[in-house]
Amino acid sequence: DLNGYVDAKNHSLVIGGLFPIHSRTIPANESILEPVSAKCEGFNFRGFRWMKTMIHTIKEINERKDILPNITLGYQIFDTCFTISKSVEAALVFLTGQEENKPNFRNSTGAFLAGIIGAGGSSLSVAASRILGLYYLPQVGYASTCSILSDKYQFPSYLRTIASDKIQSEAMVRLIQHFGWVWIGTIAADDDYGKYGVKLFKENMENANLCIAFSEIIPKVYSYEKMQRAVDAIKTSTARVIVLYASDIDLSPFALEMVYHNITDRTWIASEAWITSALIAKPEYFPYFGGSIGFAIPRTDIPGLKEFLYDVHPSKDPNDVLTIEFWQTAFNCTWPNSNVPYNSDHRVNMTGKEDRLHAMSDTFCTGEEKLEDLKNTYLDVSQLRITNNVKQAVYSMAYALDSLSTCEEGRGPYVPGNTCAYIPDFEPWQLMYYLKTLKFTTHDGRRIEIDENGDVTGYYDILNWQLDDNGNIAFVKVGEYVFTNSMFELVITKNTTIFWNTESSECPHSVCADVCPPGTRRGIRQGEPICCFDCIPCADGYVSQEPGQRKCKQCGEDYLTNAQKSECVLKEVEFLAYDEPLGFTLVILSISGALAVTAVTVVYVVYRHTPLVNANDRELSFLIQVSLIITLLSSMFFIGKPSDWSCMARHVTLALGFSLCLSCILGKTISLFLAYRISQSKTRLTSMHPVYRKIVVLISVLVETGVCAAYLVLEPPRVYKNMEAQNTKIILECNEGSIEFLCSVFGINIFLALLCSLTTSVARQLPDNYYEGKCITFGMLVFFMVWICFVPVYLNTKGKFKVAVEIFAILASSYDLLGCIFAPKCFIILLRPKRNTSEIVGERISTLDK
Ligand code: TCR
Repeated sequence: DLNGYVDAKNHSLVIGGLFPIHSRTIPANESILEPVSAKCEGFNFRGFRWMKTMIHTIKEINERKDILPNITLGYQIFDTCFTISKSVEAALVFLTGQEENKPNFRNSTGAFLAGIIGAGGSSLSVAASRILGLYYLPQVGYASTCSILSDKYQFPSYLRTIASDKIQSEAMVRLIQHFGWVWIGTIAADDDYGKYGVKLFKENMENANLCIAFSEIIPKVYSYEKMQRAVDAIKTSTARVIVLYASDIDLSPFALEMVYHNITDRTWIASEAWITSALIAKPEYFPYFGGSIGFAIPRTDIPGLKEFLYDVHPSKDPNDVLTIEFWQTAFNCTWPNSNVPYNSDHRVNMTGKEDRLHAMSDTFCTGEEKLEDLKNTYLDVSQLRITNNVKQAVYSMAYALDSLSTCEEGRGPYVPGNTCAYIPDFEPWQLMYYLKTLKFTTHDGRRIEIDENGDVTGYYDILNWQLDDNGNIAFVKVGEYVFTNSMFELVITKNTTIFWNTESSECPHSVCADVCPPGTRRGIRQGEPICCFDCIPCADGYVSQEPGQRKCKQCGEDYLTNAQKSECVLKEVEFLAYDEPLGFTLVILSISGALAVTAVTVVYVVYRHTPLVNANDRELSFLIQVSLIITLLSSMFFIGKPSDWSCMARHVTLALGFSLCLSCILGKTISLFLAYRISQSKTRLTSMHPVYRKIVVLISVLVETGVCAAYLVLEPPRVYKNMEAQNTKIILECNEGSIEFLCSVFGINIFLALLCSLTTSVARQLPDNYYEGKCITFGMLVFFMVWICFVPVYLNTKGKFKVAVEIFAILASSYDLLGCIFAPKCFIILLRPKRNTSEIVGERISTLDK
């Protein structure tokens, strides 16, 4: 009970064919006890076109003089009804002849069978090939893409002119990566095509670290529960992008379901089987499936096919039931005097009710109907893709037969004896030999090379469903998946617009959880795919700068985190700057101090011959003035951003300045001390010679310089970033270098100051008219008080105020010495010049200088 076409008369050699001319079988009535071959329904115009193409190609080959010149090929084609049972039945018929169940390699036509073209769907090819493979009967598929068919252990005689889905599944993942989607649903037809396709796709997704949101199946035979499961998964999932691996025939009930549930706003990634199918690409489906992106094998034109397809009319052969059914279905009429049921269609619709259309149409076909008026897939030669594969499958068979027929005896491939095979009575496996290594160029210039797995290389066009001006669906090519430089490459054509079926018309966003913003990191959710995660804020001191970070990074020592934890910010650096009020004031104070000292020096120079200036060593006074300028100005080293050299400069200049100053004072006070002793004892004590005073100064300064030099060379002070004091700031300060050296440097000064105080406190009683002894004593007292107060205050202040305290102490002690030593004298010199005479300055004092 198989439908089909035979043309075997006058041909010694036929090629078998399996095509899905119907979409399904009608379930058998339970009352039937005897097993019968099922009836088919749902006329499939696309399958009918493929079948016609096979006949057309065989005609073409027969007309050609260059291929198989002396042999005309016949054909025997069966309708598989897109079911496994029918294709198995057909496979058996090919092998046995109609009523026999023992294979004899000769079929019912009596002619020799070279091989078989088909079947369409993978499951059918798999089923047929398991039987045909037993006898090594060559089988060339044109649409079965399932990856397991590459396995030559299971399917030794299966070859195909279409690429395996392995390539398509990889291409889909590349496409998904290209658009940045990570959370994808899959829907597969309940057959080898859908299941293996999705399996490979999932494996590739996993390798690319992308996630599958759900995986559902479209049932082959309508089942409310199964369909609902798939629909619910789509509805509830957040995945906006769904891969749909199914043949168009299996997909159509699912498409109706999408319409019924009004599921829009999804982007479908189409497998090759439905992306260009007229069954799905109907304008009424556009709101649901518009914007689909999918892979299609490149289209071609087949010369002469259009005319051949139009050459179809039921009146030519009253026994040609398929043509009659075609005519009836296409024109919606009943062909008179035929018992071919009109458009028999059995489908359980979504409400679960059967609506079987067995009725004859009221109108009779006249035979005058015009094919030109039909808008029908059968006649549409603008999208020849699988159709071209059918043609190439037939050609493969013909080229293999041609090679077989041109074999030269003794040079043949079969061992032993290098024999040849002969048409028509060769064994099937002998033809397999030629098919396995077949290479040829097609009518449109493409190379077909069948590899050791029986596969060909795949090239895909990437198509996008858009609406054209007439409201029809246009398959717009937006890119390619091509094999260049020994690897596949996904090319999305620049400046093509892709239609997206989303509310915003922008590329959809298919993620489980949004990328974590900067300042947070991805936290895994236990037991969920890696694409689903929570965003956890970074801990203190840690940041994540880029979005989508796995871990937060710790900031460096000098850094703080900002409030969002998205950036490390440099800690504020603190030091006493010139341009802040405090620093500025201190600078003013130190400069005006230095100016005051200079003024004193000017007075001293102008009045250098007066007794008061000359009293008690004029040179030492000048040196004191110089040293006071040094100490006053050394405070400038404490202001501004510390650097290594300013750290070294500050303590050393200060120490040297003070040691010069104090040693000079010491020189003076020793003189006073001696003078006092002379005045007390009335003995003949000689006063100190001025040179000795200078030697005292020289020695102290040299000692101090030596210690300072050692300090600088051995363990100099350096800049130090103090981070402990305050968490949010870095305090730039100078460390001490060596604490021992620092103590000795200033210890010398303290020692000098103590000596000064001692000598002068003894000599303060010395009567003179300008109280030099008393003034110095007072000055030294204040000096000590300043520095004694300094210590606790200094230890208790933090940050930049620490240096400010130090500068205060320096300035205060310098001003103190300036005020106590020079102010009274200047007062007398400038305002009471009368007292600046030898008599009044006093005999004894002046003798000190002798
Ligand atoms: N491979 C599918 C069947 C199929 C198909 C098609 C059916 C493909 N392309 C186009 C109809 C139209 C690809 C299979 O089952 O292997």
